[in-house]
Amino acid sequence: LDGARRRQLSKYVSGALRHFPDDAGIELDEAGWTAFDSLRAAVERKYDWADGEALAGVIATDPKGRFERTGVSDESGEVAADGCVRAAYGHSVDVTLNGTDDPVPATLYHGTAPRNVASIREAGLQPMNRQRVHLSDSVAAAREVGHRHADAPVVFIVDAGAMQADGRRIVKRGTETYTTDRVPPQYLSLL
Ligand code: HQG
Repeated sequence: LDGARRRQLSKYVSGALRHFPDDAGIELDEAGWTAFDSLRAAVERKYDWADGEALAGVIATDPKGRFERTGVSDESGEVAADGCVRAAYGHSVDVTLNGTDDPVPATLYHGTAPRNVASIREAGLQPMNRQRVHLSDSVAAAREVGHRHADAPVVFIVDAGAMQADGRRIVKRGTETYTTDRVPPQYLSLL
């Protein structure tokens, strides 16, 4: 699979697992899981060049850990019949993902467009169209996230340590993404 097709497949699978499972013809359980085989059928319907191997590759090698998969045996790579896949974060559809035990850094970051700053200072970070607010573990990663919204993004520093001390749950999902319900303004400062 060339890079362009990998990206295309990754985007479609992200969309299907996060936002439009019905349109893709897959069914998510309450924790966001769907059968690998039904997702494979969905991508085969969508792209005549896509198959299970391409899908498995995209899932296994995603640099941000966007996807989680069960039922893959480590040794042979053979897939159990009940193998399932889900998006690790980013959902707009209502799912409840389990927490992880991964430690949470005392400081996290959120990149956004300058036009959102006043409203964020006023109302804090809200999930907007998603189920959770998404935070980054580095300024560089936050800038990249913000770049999706503006050419010259701004970065908020999030006092994750204080949030947790106040009983606000923050969970690591994927390799560099942390999610939380919302971030009130007192935990935010501009970089
Ligand atoms: C903004 C990508 C005004 C918020 C990324 C953001 C992430 C407010 C936008 C994941 C606001 C929502 C999610 C308020 C929040 N007033 N604007 N009170 N509160 N906003 O795309 O965090 O590559 O839903 O700042 O890496 O940009 O797809 O959220 O600009 O992890 O895997 O509302 O998506 O991951 O935008 O990105 P989004 P996000 P993937």
